[in-house]
Amino acid sequence: MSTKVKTFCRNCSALCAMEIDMEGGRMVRARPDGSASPYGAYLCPKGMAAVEFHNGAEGRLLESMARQVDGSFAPVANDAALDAIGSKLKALVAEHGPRCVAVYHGTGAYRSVLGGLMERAFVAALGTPNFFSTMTIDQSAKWVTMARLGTMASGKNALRDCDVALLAGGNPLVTHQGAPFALAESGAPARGFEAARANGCKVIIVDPRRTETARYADLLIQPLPGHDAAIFAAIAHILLREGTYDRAFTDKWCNGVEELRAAVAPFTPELAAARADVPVEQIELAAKWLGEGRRVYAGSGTGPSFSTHSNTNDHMIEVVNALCGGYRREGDRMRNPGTLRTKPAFEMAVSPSRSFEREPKCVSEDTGQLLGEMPSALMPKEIMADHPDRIRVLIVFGGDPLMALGDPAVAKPAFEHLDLLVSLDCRMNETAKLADYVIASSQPFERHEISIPGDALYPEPFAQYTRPVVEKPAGCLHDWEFFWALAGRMGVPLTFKFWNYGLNFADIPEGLALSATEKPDPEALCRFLAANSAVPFDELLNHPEGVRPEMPPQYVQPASVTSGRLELMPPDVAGELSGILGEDEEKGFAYRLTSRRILHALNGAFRYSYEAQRRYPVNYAYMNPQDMAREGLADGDPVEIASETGAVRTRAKAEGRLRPGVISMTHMFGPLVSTGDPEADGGANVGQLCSLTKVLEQVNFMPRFSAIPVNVRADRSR
Ligand SMILES: Nc1nc2c(c(=O)[nH]1)N[C@H]1C(S)=C(S)[C@@H](COP(=O)(O)OP(=O)(O)OC[C@H]3O[C@@H](n4cnc5c(=O)[nH]c(N)nc54)[C@H](O)[C@@H]3O)O[C@H]1N2
Ligand SMILES: Nc1nc2c(c(=O)[nH]1)N[C@H]1C(S)=C(S)[C@@H](COP(=O)(O)OP(=O)(O)OC[C@H]3O[C@@H](n4cnc5c(=O)[nH]c(N)nc54)[C@H](O)[C@@H]3O)O[C@H]1N2
Ligand code: SF4
Ligand SMILES: [Mo]
Repeated sequence: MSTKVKTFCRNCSALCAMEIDMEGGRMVRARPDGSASPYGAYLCPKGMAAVEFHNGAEGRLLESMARQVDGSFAPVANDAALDAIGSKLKALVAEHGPRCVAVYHGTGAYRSVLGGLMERAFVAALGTPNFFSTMTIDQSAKWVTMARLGTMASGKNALRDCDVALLAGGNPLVTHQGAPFALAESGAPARGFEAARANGCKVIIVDPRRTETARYADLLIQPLPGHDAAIFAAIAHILLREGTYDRAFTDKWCNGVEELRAAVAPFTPELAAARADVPVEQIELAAKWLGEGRRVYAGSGTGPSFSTHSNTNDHMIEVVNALCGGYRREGDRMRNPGTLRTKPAFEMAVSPSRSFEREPKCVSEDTGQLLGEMPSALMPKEIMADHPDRIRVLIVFGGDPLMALGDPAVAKPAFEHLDLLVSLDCRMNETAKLADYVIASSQPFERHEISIPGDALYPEPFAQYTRPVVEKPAGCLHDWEFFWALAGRMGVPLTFKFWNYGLNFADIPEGLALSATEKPDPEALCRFLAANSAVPFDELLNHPEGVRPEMPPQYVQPASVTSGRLELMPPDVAGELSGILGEDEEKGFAYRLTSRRILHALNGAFRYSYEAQRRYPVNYAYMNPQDMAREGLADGDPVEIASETGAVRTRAKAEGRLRPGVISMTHMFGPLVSTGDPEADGGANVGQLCSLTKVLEQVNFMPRFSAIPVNVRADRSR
């Protein structure tokens, strides 16, 4: 018998509403469901393929695995695995204290809502500062900027409200990565851009590649990668030179305009244009539009955050936004004040926290936390440190940190040095292959979920709750069950809370004290999370398509308490800028390798789906056709790409969208260390070209994932 079930996709933060056709208790097809969704009917190819992913196209684990003495894996019952992990953890914590335990939160963990909150409760109750996530090997430059520049509590302007909007190094049409950092609506991104342009918004894109998103650009600047700090310093230079910056805003909320003026004085548009190899007129035009704009947005995706000087890049992009007053202001309408948790917004500056300068700090470097997290790229050093507080246990939740960190020659020996490595995942990924235990987790359609990750991101107020669409296999555990059961075995009492970024877990007043023996009911946990929702939980239950509530319009209010100030040019950033001014071009490498993402996979996940395999038998090295001609390469030729750290083999692919001097490849393909045969490997891990010891940023120790100096040569061995 065929039936239809409404639920939502959890492959990315867009959380698109979907309807699933069921036959004989099995999911057979997913369709977009626009009946209540704030995006209208929309599913991207990963959403359309969600059923294929679910039904096991990808080597799903149906039972947990324990490593044997000979290194092989054998199935293990979850209770036995939890007993063993719990007693080992308990003994290690008793001997070395809670700091010896680290948790890494990967991409697969973000939309496992109950799992993520149970993980936070576990980490808080255990009292370890060693919480890591992909955020600190992704765009932690944005957190560094918040910590050094401060933030406006009212948030940035929404795309549809802007008259000038700039996006540097992001491609939301493919990635669906939008607010709060990048310019886009995460679901149905094209509709957001179309609506903004219909309102008269001018869109500026800064990217070495003419991205799919650049279709909406009124001005496309295609720089060499790694020069955003210089480009945006030059834009700031022009805004200050012309006096077109928003002086009322800077007078009210900013310190350091004169320090900024001095720091960007040498960054003339001509200098930035020469370094980035773009026409100077383009930089002048971008600055002109930004200066003329009344509602401006300047922000970035991963490009600048991955590149050389990432922290300075992101700081200068935010400085340009601040010079344009690119934040919601008193009296502005809040398009989405949140539904499950509605928050009033205030026009108010939050002064820089400089949290990284305080304890708790890492043991291997003099740096502390950003939004409660330690820098992920320091994990290997924190494991290898000759220090009583070194990391001895790592629990990986929905991630593949060995692939994500890069530089396997440094990272792999460190992971092997751990006393205990546990991976909680639906698949046996590259990190899991080194683990002592791999706990088979349930998959999204087997879980209860409430739309917390989308709550503040939807373009309008919206909330959705779903029960499991299908039962989880008997051998799998829900992510939340794992953390709950582990805490129980360790005798660590858990309090379940509605945590969100920016909150200190211990300071959240409301919480559910959980029994160590009586397993919580997941629906009761979701009901608790919806306690202050603008839509009562029972209404969500009755509307599986989601609810778009009628809310009275909310406006940004004046500051309610004494406000802080943004620091436009703190001395450390000024020092970084003058370092950039004086530095020479890295010699000996003809190209710069950039990152890119593909529509049919999400980092390491879905790589083995039918469509991804068909389109990407290897991760191609995309090159400008002129560069290929110069190198004597034809489309599809085997090539070797070499950096200072390593080399990978793949095939070249011509792409006129890419500017000359740049090669573009996707991460997370193939095994951790390539065999040299990219076809047999299913691609090559570009992490082998990255370094965990050279060119790391201060503060967040971000490795360089873009603008990596490389050479290319024809690979005549194949
Ligand atoms: N389909 C799909 N969606 C995804 C993902 C996926 O793997 N697949 N991954 C998810 C994750 S984890 C993330 S973090 C987001 C990322 O989302 P995005 O940031 O939108 O990711 P990319 O598409 O890689 O866009 C980065 C862009 O930066 C450009 N770039 C590279 N270096 C520089 C530079 O130095 N300066 C400038 N100005 N531009 C530069 C690149 O050419 C590229 O177009 O996407 C998420 N969504
Ligand atoms: N060279 C280079 N390195 C990079 C990048 C790059 O562009 N270039 N990108 C960086 C970025 S932005 C990121 S975000 C990281 C990504 O790094 P990670 O997030 O560590 O890597 P993924 O491969 O996305 O791992 C996600 C895992 O989650 C699992 N999973 C999916 N759903 C669930 C679930 O519901 N429960 C559980 N328990 N597991 C689940 C998947 O099977 C998969 O193994 O890589 C970073 N590293
Ligand atoms: S945009 Fe994200 S949530 Fe929407 S269908 Fe695609 S993967 Fe799923
Ligand atoms: Mo990411």
